[in-house]
Amino acid sequence: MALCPNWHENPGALTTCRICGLPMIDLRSELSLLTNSIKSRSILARPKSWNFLIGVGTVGSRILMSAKSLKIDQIAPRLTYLAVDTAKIGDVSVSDTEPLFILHLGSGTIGESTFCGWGELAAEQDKSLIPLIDNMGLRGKDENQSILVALALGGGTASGVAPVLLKQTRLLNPACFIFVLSILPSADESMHRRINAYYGLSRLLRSGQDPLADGVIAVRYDRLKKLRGVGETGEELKTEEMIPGLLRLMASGLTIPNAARFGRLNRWMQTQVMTPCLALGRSLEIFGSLSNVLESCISYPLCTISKDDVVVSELLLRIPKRLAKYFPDSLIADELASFNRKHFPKLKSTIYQVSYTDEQHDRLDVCILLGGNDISRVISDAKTAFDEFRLEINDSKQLEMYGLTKEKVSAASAALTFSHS
Ligand SMILES: Nc1nc2c(ncn2[C@@H]2O[C@H](COP(=O)(O)OP(=O)(O)O)[C@@H](O)[C@H]2O)c(=O)[nH]1
Ligand SMILES: [Mg+2]
Repeated sequence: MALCPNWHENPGALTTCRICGLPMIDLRSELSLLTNSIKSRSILARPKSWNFLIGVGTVGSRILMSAKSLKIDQIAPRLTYLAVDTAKIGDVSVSDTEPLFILHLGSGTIGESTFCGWGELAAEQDKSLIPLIDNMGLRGKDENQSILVALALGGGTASGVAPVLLKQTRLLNPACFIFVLSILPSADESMHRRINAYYGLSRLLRSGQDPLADGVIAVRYDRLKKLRGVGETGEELKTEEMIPGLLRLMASGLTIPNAARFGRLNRWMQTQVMTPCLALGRSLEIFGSLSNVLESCISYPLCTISKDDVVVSELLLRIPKRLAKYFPDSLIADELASFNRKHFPKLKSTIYQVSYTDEQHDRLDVCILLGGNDISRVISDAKTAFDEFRLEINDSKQLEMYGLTKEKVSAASAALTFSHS
């Protein structure tokens, strides 16, 4: 039996009521209309967050989990975490109250995505990704929302999924600031990895429209492995501990309430790709001054950049509160200015952000982000790989094996040619 709006009982097959003639109620389609209308009204979703920390792929999710243990939420207020991968994300303990989302694309059954095209398709075809992003609390045309993403662009998951995900965040809030901490493959990594990195970067920097990312902080994996740093108790940091340390510094400047200063500068100067120079745990007693710590930073950039290319320098500085009196704004500004004069002849703009720790040691954490308008050096290995791929594999059937199309490949080439021309 079925009911009409006047509660008359009718046989199920009828479309109109045999007593009053009104159309019968199809409960299933009415319910789906209702749920669709609720889903599309993001005002009913989670309360608005200020900051989002997103890890994509195996390495990205791992970075996210270590960032959680560094308590980044104390630096970036009202923080929501999201980890996305095609494989299951292991070893996660989550409390009910924690604002942490974990999404296994294709319910974690897809496994490793070795190629960017497959990662992209996995993201586009997953039924939960876009609704989850829609309901995370991003909305409005609001500069008071910032997204920090961590990933390794050599991975097929990260390079394919992150652009799809970030495109949706831009749609929801076109004014939000997006910064991507990205591990780039070493020169000796496989063609696959370098092609992924090129494709992913091209999607993040988009040609002919506003870039998805306001800053891609690019770290070459081979350089990262050789970097040395010191932790809070004086112990030497392992490679895996350097990246959360960098992310913690980034969180001080590139999240709300400070993200707009950095994001607007990058947009204005068109320096969307930044090379970080990192010095973690430099003892003031040993180094003597901020200038000396800045010098130790610049001796080892984490990506390939020439000092002549640098037009923007952005300093992120973390000092123990008890030493704050030795670092007045005037001193930081002066030392940064003379450092800039010494190293970057074409510099046009500089900016800094200081954060404080309660620790009792005398160690400074410093990161200088260097940006130029020419990204050809940063992408040169990846570009060589992509150009070769484009020449060798240009028939649609072959491209399908990689999850790509001719149009996608041409668009990727055009995007990065545009960026560094
Ligand atoms: N930071 C870090 N990067 C790594 C490590 N191992 C590999 N990588 C980089 O990560 C890339 C692979 O990224 P991954 O997250 O595994 O790929 P995805 O899961 O498909 O997104 C490689 O191209 C390397 O450049 C590691 O142990 N730590
Ligand atoms: Mg993976």
